Amino acid sequence: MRTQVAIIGGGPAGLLLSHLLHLQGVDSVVLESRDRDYVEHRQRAGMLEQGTTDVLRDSGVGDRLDREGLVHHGLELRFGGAGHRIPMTDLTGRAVTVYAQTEIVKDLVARRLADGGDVRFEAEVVDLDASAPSVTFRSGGETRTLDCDYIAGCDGFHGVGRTAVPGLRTYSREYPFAWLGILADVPPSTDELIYAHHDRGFALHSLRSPTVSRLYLQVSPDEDIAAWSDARIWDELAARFTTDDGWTLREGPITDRSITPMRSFVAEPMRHDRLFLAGDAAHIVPPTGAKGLNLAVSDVTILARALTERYATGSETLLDGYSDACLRRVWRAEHFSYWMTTLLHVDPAATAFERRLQRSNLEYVATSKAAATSLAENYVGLPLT
Ligand code: RFL
Ligand code: PHB
Repeated sequence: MRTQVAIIGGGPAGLLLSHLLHLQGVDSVVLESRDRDYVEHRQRAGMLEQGTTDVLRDSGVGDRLDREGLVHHGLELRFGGAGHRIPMTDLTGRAVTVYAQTEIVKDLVARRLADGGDVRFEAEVVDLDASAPSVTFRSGGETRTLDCDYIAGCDGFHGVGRTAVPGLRTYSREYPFAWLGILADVPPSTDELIYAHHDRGFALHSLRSPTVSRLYLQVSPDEDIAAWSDARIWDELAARFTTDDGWTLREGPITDRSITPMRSFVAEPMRHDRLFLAGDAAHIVPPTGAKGLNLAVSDVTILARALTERYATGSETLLDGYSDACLRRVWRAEHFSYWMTTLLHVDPAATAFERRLQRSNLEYVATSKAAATSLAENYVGLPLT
């Protein structure tokens, strides 16, 4: 078997890369260890930067996004019993869109298959060679080798791609909390996202559609999900979102629940020989800044351009600059995600002094146009140049 670019992982990074390469006449094979149904229903991200929606739309996979995506021009910071709106579009001229990662993955899988793309599910990569490029994978009880010119490691945080980079430098931080996320069949109680800071912990009200809400609660990293009945989840959410003016949270049947640990992680460089890492394979952010999926999209957009240039002209200049170009965006998103996380969560080990500093910072962001603009500029994302 042979292709130009072997792509490990059929998450948003791998699927979008394969699609962008196809548009430029470059062949690829996507090898995904899980089955299609699993990949299309894994509940994750929901907030897309304008740069991300532009890439999807410009590459012809934005029709359903344009019909069903919910464009947001602001967000609410809620603390001390009151809401404070950050008018993102007024401050930056840009907007964000709520459209679930599950739907992006469905749109990309459908498009790759309609275009005759080679996307293999239940095909787990077990080995790779970054110098004489090839990947070895198991599928249907057989072990096969795929030869290629380049390998894209789009296989997420727990994948094999990163393990093939010798001398990798890694940077990481664990947080003393996790997120319990739910999906509920109930119309959202808000039009814009609410990021709430409360003495009981952080809570986030997001949404998926006019009839489906997505909510998150800060919990401890070793929390047992079995200890969270529906009633306990709704009571805790209501307590953390409470306001002095009697705002109420609508409740409904919970259809999905999971606990996600929070970490920051960066691996450098994002390239070794003919292997290029992209998305969660190379970096993780805590979800508070909504950056993970957006970084995966910007990485593969940069990689697709570099591979296109290589095949069109023979030049490796953009490929040589790939890691540095990505890491500049990555570190900005790392800082912002860390900052949003520490601004809004309750650290059980924080001193009284640190708690007062945190409250002062929240008040500053809520009342200073300069501070709010800084938050908004990072939240809507840097333009993809
Ligand atoms: P993925 O999605 O993890 O896909 C990697 C794929 O590789 C497969 N794989 C393998 N395939 C073949 N052989 C192997 N050996 C393999 N090993 C692994 C896996 O099965 C998988 O299908 O990585 P990718 O494509 O880089 O995409 C990254 C995003 O999924 C991630 O950054 C976001 O979901 C993060 N995230 C958010 N990002 C945002 O931009 N906005 C958000 O609002 C947002 N909210 C979130 C989030 C992540 C969350 N969780 C659960 C981590 C909210 C949550 C709760
Ligand atoms: C989501 O809708 O899942 C979501 C939105 C914003 C975040 C994280 C997750 O910061």
